[in-house]
Amino acid sequence: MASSKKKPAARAAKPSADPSPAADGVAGDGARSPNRPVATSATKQDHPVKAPRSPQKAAAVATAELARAAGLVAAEPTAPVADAVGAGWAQSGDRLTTAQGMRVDDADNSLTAGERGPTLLEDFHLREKIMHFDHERIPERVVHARGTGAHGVFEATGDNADLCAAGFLQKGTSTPVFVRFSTVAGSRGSADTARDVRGFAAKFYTDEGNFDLVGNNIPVFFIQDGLKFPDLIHAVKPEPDREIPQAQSAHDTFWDFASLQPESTHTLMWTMSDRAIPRSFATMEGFGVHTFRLTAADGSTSLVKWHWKPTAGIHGLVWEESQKLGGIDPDFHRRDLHARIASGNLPQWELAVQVMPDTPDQTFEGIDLLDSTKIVPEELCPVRTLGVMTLDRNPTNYFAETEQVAFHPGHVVPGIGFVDDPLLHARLFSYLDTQLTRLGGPNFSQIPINRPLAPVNDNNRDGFMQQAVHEGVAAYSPNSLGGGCPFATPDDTAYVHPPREVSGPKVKLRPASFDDHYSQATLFYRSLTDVEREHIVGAFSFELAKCVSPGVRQRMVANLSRVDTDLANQVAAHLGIEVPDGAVTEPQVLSPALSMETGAPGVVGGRIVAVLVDDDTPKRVVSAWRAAADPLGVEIVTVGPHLGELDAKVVADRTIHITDPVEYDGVVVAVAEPDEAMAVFAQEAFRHHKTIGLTDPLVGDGIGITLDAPGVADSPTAFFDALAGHRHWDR
Ligand code: HDE
Repeated sequence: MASSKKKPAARAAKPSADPSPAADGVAGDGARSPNRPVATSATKQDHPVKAPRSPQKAAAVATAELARAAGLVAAEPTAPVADAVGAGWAQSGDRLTTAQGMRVDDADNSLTAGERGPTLLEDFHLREKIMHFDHERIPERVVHARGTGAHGVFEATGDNADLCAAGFLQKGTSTPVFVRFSTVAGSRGSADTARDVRGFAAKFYTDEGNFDLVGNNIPVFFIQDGLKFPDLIHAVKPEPDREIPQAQSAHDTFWDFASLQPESTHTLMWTMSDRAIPRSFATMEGFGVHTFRLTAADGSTSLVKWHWKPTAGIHGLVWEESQKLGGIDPDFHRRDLHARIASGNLPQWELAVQVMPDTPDQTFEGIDLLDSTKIVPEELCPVRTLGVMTLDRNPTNYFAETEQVAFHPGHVVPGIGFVDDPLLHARLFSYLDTQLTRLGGPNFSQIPINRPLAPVNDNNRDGFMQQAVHEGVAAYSPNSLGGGCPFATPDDTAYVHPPREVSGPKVKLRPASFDDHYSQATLFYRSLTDVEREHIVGAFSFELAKCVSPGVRQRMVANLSRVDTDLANQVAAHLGIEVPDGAVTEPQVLSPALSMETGAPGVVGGRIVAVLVDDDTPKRVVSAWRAAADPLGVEIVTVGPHLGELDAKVVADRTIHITDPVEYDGVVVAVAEPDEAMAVFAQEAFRHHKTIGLTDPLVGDGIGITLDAPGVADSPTAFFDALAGHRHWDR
């Protein structure tokens, strides 16, 4: 881009002797004041290069026309066009310009008629800047508006060739990914920790095209048929008259719908569990929810359910923490994801599948694989690991990447296909359609974050915000003028829809195999630990008590009586209502894999511990805890009476006044005489079942936290061992 073109004379005559924006130490500030330089650009820009006129113009045109018509020669883009489509066209150079690339001489004052006079419409820079600003916001996602993303890499570690032909799943292949986590109900500015399903959408930039695995952190969904999705979302979103409440299901319209839609019962059990208030995105499982069909190179097919298994374990917040965090740090999960990646505690998941035979009835052990309100218990069909995904790079620009990324379950690659799940089929329509409104047209796949790494040659043309300068005339197929290019690939490198019989009349009817709405809800509830069940009782009681309609509460409790009598009784007792007798289908076998507590607790790297310090805390004590924490990847934050250095040289990172125990996974009391604020801090962490460290066990006596309680330790080694367990529910 740089050229040696001379500055125009007028610009050279400006009063600023040194055009560098940093000349007076006020870098980038282009204010016109006697002490500040005028903003001028030091980066020289190319001018459009005019093609020289050919002396034999007519002959040359004729030759070129013939060649063009024959599709032999692609027109060379002219210099400005080439620059515009090249890398680095957006906001390069160190000088302020207009959107047209013209240097701006004054960044602070509008053009006025006299110093105190009216602003003039002639000020094209003002109008262009305000016009752009007025349109900076794009419509937020109609669902999953609140989200956070990260780049990473997926590596296939398993011998997967027998299962799927997709290149990115072949052992040893590494594929770049971009993942976006989200809540569903809240708007873009809502709090991260609201009780909600979390979206877990991954885009694999494979050599064969982009594959999007657009899943959730809960393996089932509220509805069986996509036709009901707008109803579900209208019910859960803020009520339309007052637009409250934000980002929560604890209100009448949601429970009105849910209580009338018994197929949602199973998913409600999950959303009322601690799965819906994750500690971190890194501590969530992910699920593809629907069944998918995989095809191997030999043409054999299997039905699969996708799973993401986190190496950091599956951990939740406690409800009080989630509510407090909504105010104390609404960006808790976003901050956590960013910090884990920045500190090298990289979030990681195994990608796994449950593999089931592709039978004509698409059922497995009596479970209808087309019904997205059902799981297949891992005890019936174990998961098989295909590879590992590591998130290793934070986005550079939230809007460009995380906001503009566009996922679509229909973005698949050869080897991955669909089953006839009516929920999935509605999704296959919806995700393309929604981008037209959200990203302003059909060219969203040209936005950098959405561009495939695989070459694209789609014959698509034009449309809003077209970024490409397409060449040639034959944007159709078949053609001869383009030499027949691009042509279809009738071999196994292209996508083939596996042929399947379709029969039966067109009907608006649910199959009878979709009718059982309660047995898996019971299976889920019964498979959990006592603490997990208590939390579910608490969550239903909270949500339904927030509803003002007695009919809604009564109907929902009646549904719960079909899940578990004890659950319904406890919730009803909180609500002060009677429970009808519901027939419960007793599960034949339980599924411990459904519990968050039965699996490995996972790596502790990325967790964060507060050390309470004061003027008397010896520096060597804090150093010892830090030395033990560092190799584990645990972050230590010192919390003191004020910021900065304390009397004994310990530096306080945060003051007790601006932080709260809900922000930490564990707390170390390193003060001899905790004041009230510090005592309450430690006691709250203790009440939330977190690991507590006492540098002097006697201090614990004064605040009611004694070493004999589970998860209380007086040495760094014992503390970090206990931290691995995350929560100590047994105290
Ligand atoms: Fe979505 N969903 N969804 N969904 N969904 C969207 O697409 C939709 C469903 C999921 O980070 C939207 O680009 C319908 C199930 C995630 O950008 C929209 C139905 C599952 C994300 C849409 C469902 C999901 C979305 C909104 C029922 C788990 C966020 C903006 C038929 C398997 C992706 C957008 C991101 C987003 C429609 C049900 C997951 C409107 C119609 C089931 C993770 O297209």
